[in-house]
Order: sequence, then structure tokens, then C-alpha cells
Amino acid sequence: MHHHKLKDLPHDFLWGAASAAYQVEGAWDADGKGPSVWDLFTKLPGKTFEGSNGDVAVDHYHRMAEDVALMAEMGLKAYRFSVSWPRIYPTGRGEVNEAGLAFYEKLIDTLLAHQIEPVLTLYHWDLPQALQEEYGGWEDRRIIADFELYCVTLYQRFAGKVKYWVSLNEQNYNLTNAYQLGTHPPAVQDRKRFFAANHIAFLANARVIKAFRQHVPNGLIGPSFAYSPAYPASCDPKDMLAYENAEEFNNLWWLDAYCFGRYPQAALAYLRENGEAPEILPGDLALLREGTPDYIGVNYYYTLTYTDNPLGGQTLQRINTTGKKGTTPSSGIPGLYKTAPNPHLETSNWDWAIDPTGMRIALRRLSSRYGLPLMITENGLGEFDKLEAGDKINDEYRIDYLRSHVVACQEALQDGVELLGYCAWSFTDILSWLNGYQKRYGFVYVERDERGGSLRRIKKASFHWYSQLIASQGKQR
Ligand code: BGP
Repeated sequence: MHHHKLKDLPHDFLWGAASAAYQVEGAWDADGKGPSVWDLFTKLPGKTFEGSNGDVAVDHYHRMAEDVALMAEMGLKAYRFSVSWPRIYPTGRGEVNEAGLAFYEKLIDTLLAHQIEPVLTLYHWDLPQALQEEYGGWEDRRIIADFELYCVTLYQRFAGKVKYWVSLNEQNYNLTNAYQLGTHPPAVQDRKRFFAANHIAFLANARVIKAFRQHVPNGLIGPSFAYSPAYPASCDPKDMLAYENAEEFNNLWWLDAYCFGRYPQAALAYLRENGEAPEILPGDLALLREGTPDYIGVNYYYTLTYTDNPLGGQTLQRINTTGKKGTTPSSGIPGLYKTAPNPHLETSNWDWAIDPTGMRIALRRLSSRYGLPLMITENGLGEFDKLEAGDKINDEYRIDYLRSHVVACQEALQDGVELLGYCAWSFTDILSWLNGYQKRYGFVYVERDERGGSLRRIKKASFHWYSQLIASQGKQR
């Protein structure tokens, strides 16, 4: 559908930006914080780009006031951040660490003082190391009760102050890396264990949503899903089938479980036949149906295009973590699908397809299948930025990316999607999990590289652009 004129965005639209604890805070062992799985994993040789880690990150823990002042100056309406579980429970459960709660309380109060709506993510991958060691983290059902205790602690403390909550961030992406690709801790490559851990994460997600209803009756909660909508490489029925397979295995497997409390049929049948299906105990699916979300958080970066992949064909491959364009191989599951380049789309230096129409498609697919409000909880462009004379960063390419995606949001609204907000990834530059500090996303440049730096904050061109966009309610693009 082509539109003559775009509708105005609603007045309470949440123009935001996002971050995650491990990627910004630093202060990895300050004030009683326990180690997370990432604190240990990043120290193992060869796991991250040039051995980068979040020990210091961009030191947000100590520069919170300065960072929020920049958000206020920009006119930001919402800030999405995550709470680090091992700051609250250093060993995963037991005694609560008051200093950890106090840090987030100060952050929330500072945001509210500037009329910035906090969007609180309960889990953005930094599992307490103690729980990984004690029972294997997400592979053991004991995590459900421990996660619930941690979440309820936050509900009780912040119910009156925080309205928007995210349960699990990108369970799909994180666990695929952790249990299939072996690129996130605990670095396992075993599909049976992957589907088992993933099922337990669904149960934990549903349990904390259920508990949320009692503790935060006026709030809204949902998971943030890393949605890369699938496209077929051609109208060859073989490619169409590959696309159906990919959408079902890579997207609906999570979305249907979250929103309908069931697994998609063809994928489940395939996994059962292969002995890889998760064990579903009596009561599991009922719990999923009792813990469905109020809205879906959408982390959108790119679409993926799929083609037929015969048995014995292409296997799963790792992503580009160097920024050397054109180095990402095709990746797939033999017998189901494999990725193919999309000749209609430009890519970033990390080979991510730039596809604003894909975001509109994503929003429409989700809205019409699940009938829930949506929130873009992440969207942005990771690129090399250059600090030029006079403290200038001319990130026009990022402005272009964001502008086209904001237009896609407006088009989706026109298509009838209920969209609560748009959180760009990220506010300041941050540590990219596997790509170090050179893959930058922020509106605010942070002067540091893999080895360190002054940590000075410098506004990029995109900072001024986004500020003006917000002030004009999306009109001045
Ligand atoms: C998402 C994560 C974010 C962020 C972003 C960019 O998967 O939720 O934490 O890292 O992707 O990814 P990357 O840093 O790999 O470029």
C-alpha cells in the first residue's frame, strides 16, 4: 500500500533509546555485585572481538547522572535499560543486595525527574554465574523459582514508578548463540539441549508475567523478541517452503509459545521425529497460556532471505564480528532452509540487510497474528564512526537508517498496528557483545576502544537529528 499522507503519531508515543546493563554499566564488581556468566566468558581467550569485555564498558554506573542529563537535553521520552540480576542477588538468590537496588532506584528517579518514562528489562543475558555453576542455568527448572524471586523483588520495589517492563530480552537470539552456535555462554553446541533450555525459559517467562499481574496491576509487560522476518529468495515453491520453514523455526517457535501458549505444528513434528523436541510436562502449556504478554517488544535490525537447502547441505554458521563487509557465509539447517543474499537490499559493514519495509512487514505480521500492541524495543545501525576535528561525528548513514525506519513505523500505524513506542538502539555507544567497541550504535559517542579511553561523551549529528524529530512529533524527519 502506498499512502499519500502519513498519519500523525499519537501524542503519548514513546520516543526512546535503549541499552543493556552489561553493555553500558561497567563497575562489574562494585557495591556487592556478583559475577555474571558474561564476566567470566569474555575473559576466555578468543570469545569476543579483541578480547573486549564489560568490566568498565562506558562506565554508566558512575556516569548515570551525566547520561540522563544528555537524554533530558535531547528530549527523550523513554529510556529502556536492563537490571543486572547479579547486582540484586549476587549469587542468584538468597540475600538481596540493597546497593544494587539503590543504583536502579536512583536511575529511575532521575529519569522520572526529567519526565523520561523508564522501560525496565528484567533479563538481558547477564545470568548470575553462581546459577550456571550450581545447576546449569537455563537447563534446569530450578531457575524458574529463582528468576521469579528476583523479578518479584523488582516488582515490589518499582511497581509505583515503572509502568513498562520487558521480561526476557531476545531469548531466541541469546539461547541460539548459547546452545547452538556456542558463541554466548555457556558455549554449548547441542540442539536437544537448546530446545530443552529454551522451553524452560518460556516457563520462566510465563511465571514472571503471571506474578506481574499481582504486583504491578497497572503495568504492561512483554518479552522483547529479535524478529528477523523471513523472505523467500524466489517464488519457486521450494524457496517458499524454505521460507515457511524458517519463519516457523526461527520466529513462530517463540512468538506462538509466548502469545498462544503452544508450539507451531510442523516444527514440533519435525523435532519429535528427530528426537530434539523439548520435554513438555503436564501443566507446562497451561502455564504458558496463563502468562501471555500485554504487548510484544520488537527488536528489529534486518530481514533474512531463505532458499531451499537439501539434506546434507549448508549448516549453521557464525555471524560476522569483524565489520569486514561480505564475509558472512550462508547459514542454515540441512533439509529445512539456508540464507541467501537479497539482491534488492544494501547491507551494513557487518552484512546486515538494511530494510525499513521489512520493519513494516514485521509489525504487520505480529499485529495481525497476535492482536497485541507492539513496541519497537530496539532498532539501529551499528557502524564504524569517525571522531573528527572539533569533536564532530557526522553519522549521516545512521540518520538515514533511523529516518527510514521511523517512516516504516508511521506506515505501520497507518496499516492499523498499535505501536506504543520506538526505542532506538542505543543511547550512548556501548560494548557490542561479540564485536567490541568499534561497532557503534549510539547518538552519543563515547571515546574509548577495545583497550580503553577517556570515556568522554560527545554528541553525534544523529543526536541533534533525533532531538528535532522528537520535538516535532515525528514530523521533521
Ligand atoms: C541485540 C541485543 C543488543 C545489541 C544489539 C546489536 O541482539 O539485544 O544487546 O547488542 O542486538 O547487536 P550487536 O551488538 O551484535 O551489533
